[in-house]
Amino acid sequence: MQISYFHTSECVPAVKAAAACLPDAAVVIDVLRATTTIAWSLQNGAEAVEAFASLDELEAAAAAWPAEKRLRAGERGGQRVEGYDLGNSPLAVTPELVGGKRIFMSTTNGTRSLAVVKPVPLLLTACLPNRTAVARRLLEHDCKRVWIVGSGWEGDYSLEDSLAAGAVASAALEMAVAPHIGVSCGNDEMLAALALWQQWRHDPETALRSASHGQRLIGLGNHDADFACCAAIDSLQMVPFQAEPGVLKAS
Ligand code: 3SL
Repeated sequence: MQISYFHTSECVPAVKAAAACLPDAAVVIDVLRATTTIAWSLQNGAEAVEAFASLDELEAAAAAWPAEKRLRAGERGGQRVEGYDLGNSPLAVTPELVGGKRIFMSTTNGTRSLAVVKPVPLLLTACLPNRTAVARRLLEHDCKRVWIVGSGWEGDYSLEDSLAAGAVASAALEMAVAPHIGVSCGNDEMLAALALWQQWRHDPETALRSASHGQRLIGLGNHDADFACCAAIDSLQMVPFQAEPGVLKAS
């Protein structure tokens, strides 16, 4: 299994133009906080999370869904979109609130990354809480080529997504012990992410707080519980997967 890492959606090779070159699997990461919130929403009983790059698309799809079975989650600039049921905190998606509901979600960067790899046959989302579960799933599927796609911030690199990319790849390397399974890095970005994980693996929360988006969230108010939740390595076994285009379900 060869794993490549792309820092943001903008770095991903044009998948529509190169359908024949698609990888077997893509793993989208937005540690702070979209993919952590997606994982916890599904863990807590949401029927699905449907992701949209734009709020207009979200509004149109949500309007066609029964009102009592939907929640709208919108985040821009780290804050909840006015009038929406939810922002983007993994702590807000409690079982009482999300159980049985479809969450229509759009965030600044994370849902844009999901949109660019929609055509990939196996699409998973990862965060630090489920990084080993995701790596195990990739190995179980015997994937040959995997793209990990970070979300960054408005086209720029983000420390926390690279950290988690390294965390997923490191778990895959540790589990690939049988002689017929080989895990290798497909680009320099993946090698660098592994090095980053080595640096911070014993204290990921400090990395998240030090990152520019961590600093942005701190500037917006107290996000201590969000940081702790987003940094809780291997606290979830659940792996969100794309069940139909744009729709993530629990597995
Ligand atoms: O960029 C994103 O998609 C969000 O996850 C950002 S935030 O953590 O909700 O501020």
